[in-house]
Amino acid sequence: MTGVTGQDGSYLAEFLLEKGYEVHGIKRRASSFNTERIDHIYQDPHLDNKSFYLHYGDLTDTSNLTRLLSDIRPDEVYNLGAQSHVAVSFDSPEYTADVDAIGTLRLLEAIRFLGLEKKTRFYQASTFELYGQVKEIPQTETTPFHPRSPYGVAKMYAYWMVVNYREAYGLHASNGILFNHESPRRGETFVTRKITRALANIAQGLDSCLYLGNMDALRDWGHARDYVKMQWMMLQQEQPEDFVIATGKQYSVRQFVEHAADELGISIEWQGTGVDEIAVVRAVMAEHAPSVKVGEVIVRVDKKYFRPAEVETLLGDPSKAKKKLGWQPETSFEAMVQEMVQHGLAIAKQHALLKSNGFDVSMAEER
Ligand code: NDP
Ligand code: GDR
Repeated sequence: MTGVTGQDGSYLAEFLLEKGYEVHGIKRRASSFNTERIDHIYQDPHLDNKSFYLHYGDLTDTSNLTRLLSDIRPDEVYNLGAQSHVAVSFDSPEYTADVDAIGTLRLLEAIRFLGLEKKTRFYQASTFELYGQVKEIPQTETTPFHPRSPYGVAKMYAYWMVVNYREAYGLHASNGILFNHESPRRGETFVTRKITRALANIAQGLDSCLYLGNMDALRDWGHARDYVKMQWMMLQQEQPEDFVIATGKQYSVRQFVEHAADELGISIEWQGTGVDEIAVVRAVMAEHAPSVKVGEVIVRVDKKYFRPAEVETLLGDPSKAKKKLGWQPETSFEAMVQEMVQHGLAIAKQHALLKSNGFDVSMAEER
């Protein structure tokens, strides 16, 4: 599995270990620890009967990927690794293409080169970003693509390579066209985690205002735990196929903020429009948000978070996945927001305690 240290990789590794799999994850070398999401499933390398292995590797390194595949000879490969931030892909388009597009080709080609086409099944983490400027609502497996970011374009190359290796070499390779999926393990710079973390910090007096970009963007948000199950289900089919994985329900960034604030006992009122839009506190339950005052502005818009090209509206139709694989998302939008806010609050409370005892708590800037 590539991307084992990421949100999905951590949930998928847990899921596969529970199923009795031997799991090999590729992690990047970093100057500080980057295994926080998988530390709880880490196994001491000195143990006998290990089932979870970590290997250093990188999607930009052909020889490394080929050697690992040759040593492990896996039954299933899950390619979850990516430069996965859409806004960052505008700043680093070439790197994004190298990892997300050519990285996928490197893995597919290694499977072919090693003669593993009949043994190894391949899952590709494709994305709704392929649809970009949407041509129909809701989006299905047959909706035409029109990506709107270097990330989307790179993922589109990977998508078609997967289809091509399936058709040309008979590889059991499938694309999961996944809509946004979130969790307490979501990267801190994606909007849902940014919102839940910042509002929890504001509630605890660690921060005063949350700055966001496009409040009108509409997304189909599900829970990562539900979506990794579907990734595994796709590889258990007899024939490889591509599937849309989504909830079929849509919310705006603004609505996400409202739900998260509600969960913290903060009722907000929107004032102004466009870049002047703000959220003002209308009422607050002091026991949940002791530092927040009525009339305070806790959300503002900052132009720097707008993207050069935006995907405004996304709504997936997961009918094929439901019908063919019997998949159902189990976590509701409300339950997911609640889980993320409560996680953010638990951390904010720890930080507030540290701060009140004289320790400095740094708040990194977020995109
Ligand atoms: P994350 O950003 O949380 O994780 C990305 C993973 O890729 C991390 O493990 C990261 O390692 C690794 N990675 C980054 N660059 C490289 C590289 N050069 N070589 C090897 N590994 C690398 O993403 P998610 O878990 O949320 O998403 C998983 C996959 O699904 C991604 O491919 C993403 O593009 C795709 N996707 C995600 C959606 C979502 O809503 N979450 C929706 C649709 C698709 P490190 O920890 O060292 O940074
Ligand atoms: P997205 O996720 O671009 O959909 O890609 P993100 O959470 O970054 O943005 C969702 C929407 O919120 C708007 N937005 C903001 N986004 C961020 N990050 N920060 C802000 O301050 C902010 N304000 C508003 C964005 O403009 C956007 O419309 C994610 C990634 O996981 C991809 O890897 C994956 O392919 C897709 O989901 C499916």
